[in-house]
Amino acid sequence: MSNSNLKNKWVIITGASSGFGEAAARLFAAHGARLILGARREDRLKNVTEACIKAGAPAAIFHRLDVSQKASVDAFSAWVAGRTPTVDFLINNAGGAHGMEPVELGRDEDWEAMLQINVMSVLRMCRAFIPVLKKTPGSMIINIGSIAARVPYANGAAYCAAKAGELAITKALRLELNGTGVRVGTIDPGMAETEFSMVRFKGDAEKSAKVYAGVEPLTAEDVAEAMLWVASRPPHVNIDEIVMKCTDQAEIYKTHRRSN
Ligand code: NDP
Ligand code: 8X3
Repeated sequence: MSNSNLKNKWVIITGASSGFGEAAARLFAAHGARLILGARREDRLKNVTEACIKAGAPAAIFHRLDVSQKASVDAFSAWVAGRTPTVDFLINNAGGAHGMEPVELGRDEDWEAMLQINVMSVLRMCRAFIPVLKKTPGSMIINIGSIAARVPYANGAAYCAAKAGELAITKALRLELNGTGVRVGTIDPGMAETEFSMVRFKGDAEKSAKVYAGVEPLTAEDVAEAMLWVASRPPHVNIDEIVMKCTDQAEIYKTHRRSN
């Protein structure tokens, strides 16, 4: 395929069992990258891994990963170390929202889950893999944030706070890694139709469908294309931040919806 320079690069993608992570795995595979995939649903990961091999990946392997658990991140990184001494890209994509209520009705378990999967996960994965990434100048950490990091919205306080945390971590890492040759950046999408809303609304398909009613949202493939572009820049180019939204979404609260 095209000259993305990803051939044989080792790429870790968290949350590769659906949505952006799955689409990125398939796309990077088609560009000849070697994939290391993590998520909790191993049956899904197995299917994605097989699809990656079919798409042209010289290697694609997976391991169960729960980014909310330190022990699971430690086990994952030890498993990776047994398979490759170097890693070129770490894509911290796993995450999401749990619930959508005003703060006065919020549940601790939802808040804790969101802070774990969107914030602690990025810290833990970076701590585990920065020493490995440092072995390969030009390597990169790509974090998946959200426009929620930039514009807080009602009933999304904990998710917005979590994604603002991810953005702060990305910016701090940019400073910490300066001079090491390790790049770091964030891709912050607006609404995209994946399993995101079904997870947020705990399987309520009606509520989930309403999010996208009358709009043409981003697709997982759109976001995967952005990841590919960021990863394909030459080592002296660091894409710090990308904010991307569907054309219908001018701002979190300003979305054009068609009536039919
Ligand atoms: P999906 O729900 O389709 O995918 C989320 C992925 O994260 C799944 O693969 C899931 O895997 C994984 N995940 C969730 N919790 C954990 C965990 N504890 N440990 C490991 N993996 C986990 O949603 P998206 O693809 O849309 O979301 C991907 C990222 O993009 C998230 O960080 C989300 O916040 C962000 N985002 C999404 C937007 C949207 O509108 N869709 C917009 C902006 C940002 P599994 O359940 O198998 O563990
Ligand atoms: C997901 C997009 O607008 O629901 O991060 O926060 S939004």
